[in-house]
Amino acid sequence: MRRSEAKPSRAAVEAPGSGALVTGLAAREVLDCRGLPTVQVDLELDGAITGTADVPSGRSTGSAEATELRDGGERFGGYGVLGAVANVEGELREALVGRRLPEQRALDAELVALDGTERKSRLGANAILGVSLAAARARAAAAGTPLYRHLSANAHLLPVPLVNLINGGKHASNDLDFQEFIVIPVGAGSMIEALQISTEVNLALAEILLERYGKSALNTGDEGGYAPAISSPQEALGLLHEAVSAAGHDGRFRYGLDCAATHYHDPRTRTYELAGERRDTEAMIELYLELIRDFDVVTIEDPLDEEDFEGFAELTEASGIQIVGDDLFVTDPRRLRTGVERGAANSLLWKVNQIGTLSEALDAAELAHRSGYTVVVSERSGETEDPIIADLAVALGAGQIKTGAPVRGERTAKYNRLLRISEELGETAVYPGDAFEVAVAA
Ligand code: 2PG
Ligand code: MG
Repeated sequence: MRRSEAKPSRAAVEAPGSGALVTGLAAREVLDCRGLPTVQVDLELDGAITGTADVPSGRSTGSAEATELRDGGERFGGYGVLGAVANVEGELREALVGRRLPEQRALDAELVALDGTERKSRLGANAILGVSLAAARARAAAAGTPLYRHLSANAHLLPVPLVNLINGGKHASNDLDFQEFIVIPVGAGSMIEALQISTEVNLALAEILLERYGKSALNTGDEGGYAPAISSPQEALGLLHEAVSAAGHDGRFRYGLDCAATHYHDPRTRTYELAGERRDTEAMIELYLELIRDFDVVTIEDPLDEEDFEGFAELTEASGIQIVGDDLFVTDPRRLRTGVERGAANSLLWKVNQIGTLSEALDAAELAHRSGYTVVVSERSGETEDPIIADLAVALGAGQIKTGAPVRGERTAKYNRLLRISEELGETAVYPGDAFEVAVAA
């Protein structure tokens, strides 16, 4: 369904009894893990229950993402979000306070219509998403259910974590062009075991790095993974294999990459500058096929430029592994539909703030699953300690989550929330392990 078709009628929005009364809407600047401001929203129902949500922020962003409103000027180096905060406390408060809270879909459609622009550039996707997520939280709290259960009566599938242990690209100050080198604990039997063995590998990796490259190799990148001064992707993948072996977990891990290739693609020559060498699309595809063969790589995100649907299709066909579209799809059902039509990728990286409302992101996930694409729920590199994506991953039954290294509060908040959810689910919880590439049929 196109976004314009999703608009509710005024009557549907105002339907009596459709929700509790919105009695407050507030927003403020809080700091994300890079120390930059982001939007936090409180939505209050019936003067009693408050849903709060923080909006994350990317650094290696896709050009088709919804607009994050930043103030510019001198304050916070231009990164202030007082404009977005003012939009929540002004226009959006005006529109919502004193009314019954519409159902999520009606609310989100109304927010989109109020903004009125293609990419939410008037009110800011950061203002809109804050309200959308805070409303979901408030509604779940009013119903007395955890968010994952509120969104899905059948939620039971825990996500296998794609654990990013070596950082490069825009997330680190080293010469690795690929952004994320990932280990996947498919051989664990539970969430806690997945985190245990991933941490053991991370500890072993630290020892190897220290011994081989010295202390500075233990500096970390934006997502908490090590950022050694190396440039070869083969060397980085080799280090992950060595660490898995040294930790005694041979055979229990598989491997993944987020290449974030848009960010070193030169659109004029249609080439990529990788580890000091220039490669065209065919040479990149050759390289990926080699890495898949030599390093047990089972998932590759953004292997090519964000507009190269054709190249994505070619690699998807040739590789037979999970090819994930992040900058390619930007969680936008419209771009995903183009991808499905062209056979580009077979997996959607799912980030709510790329599109800017929960409902539109849910539409993208639904389209992915219906099209036989997998869904990888993902954090942004700029996160707060808000763990909402843990609930969303379980609600979607995505089977996969990417939320950085198992260190630093903004990352462990998500892992720790998954541990609590797994405890709450008890016997009904399923950790999919090797079957992590779940594509839920409609
Ligand atoms: C990515 C993300 C998260 P950023 O590219 O997948 O890992 O990075 O949030 O900087 O876009
Ligand atoms: Mg990415």
